[in-house]
Amino acid sequence: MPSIFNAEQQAHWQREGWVLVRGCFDAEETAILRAAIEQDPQIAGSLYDRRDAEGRATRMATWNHPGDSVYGLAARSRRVVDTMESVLGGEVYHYHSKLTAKEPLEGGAWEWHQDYGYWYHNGCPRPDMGSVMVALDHATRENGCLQVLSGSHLVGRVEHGIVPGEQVGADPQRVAWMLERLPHVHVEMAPGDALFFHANVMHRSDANRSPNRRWTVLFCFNTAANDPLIEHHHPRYTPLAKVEDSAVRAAGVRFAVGEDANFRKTFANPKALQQRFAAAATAVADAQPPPKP
Ligand SMILES: O=C(O)CCC(=O)C(=O)O
Repeated sequence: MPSIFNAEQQAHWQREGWVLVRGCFDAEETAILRAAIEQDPQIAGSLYDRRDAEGRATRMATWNHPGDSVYGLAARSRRVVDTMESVLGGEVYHYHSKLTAKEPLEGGAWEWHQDYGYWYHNGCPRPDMGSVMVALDHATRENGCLQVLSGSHLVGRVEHGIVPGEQVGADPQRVAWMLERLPHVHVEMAPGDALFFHANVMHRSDANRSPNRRWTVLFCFNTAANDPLIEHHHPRYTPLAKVEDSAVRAAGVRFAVGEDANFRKTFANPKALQQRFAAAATAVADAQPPPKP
């Protein structure tokens, strides 16, 4: 099956680094996905909190392999995978998926970052990676929808460092410069909408200060040709078995089975990243200056 993007959407991806597909999952499929993610005991058992600078938490679950749960089938569905392969230029594999759940009046903010700001430190040589965020609830300005700097994928990777809270964020000076030049878009989504975005798109989200829940699930992909050079907490190249789009409805509310999904409680762990940043800085400081010509 070809990409679900039309010519205009493909051009938008090239130029802006992201595409919002309205109704990518229809109402019945979205209800199935929402019920499975709300009720799956493995998700409930692996939830953890990720805090922002004010101590507000986003509840998260992260899993490395899609498996046969219905949300794994959604990640493996042709509409998602064929489209990712088309825009990333070759075979992709499932790098991980995550639930980001912002509870009413509680859910925390995410600082400006590029996903490749983290994934670079996982040994992925190129930014040929991307994610699909599927809204399980309405995502609005009030409850903390995703915000993107449109076209920022063309800027390249920006340095990231530890920011207050339990997060890693992009160099604030670079972000300030990018805010002067690039459109700042609040991507409001209805349930079932899917936002496809490149790993170098600068993005953030506000805290949920509304009485409305904002849950989203993100499926993240790496290209097979970009197999990470180091072992880390997400998988190296693992072939992905695509399924037909009809698999989601056919499965119904199906949970993860056994250890297949490999749920994790460590995600872009700032402490580990901090050590890597420190090691990199030491290596630069210790490097001998090049001989004078
Ligand atoms: O869920 C959100 O609002 C942000 C998630 C995000 O930026 C990420 O997972 O990289």
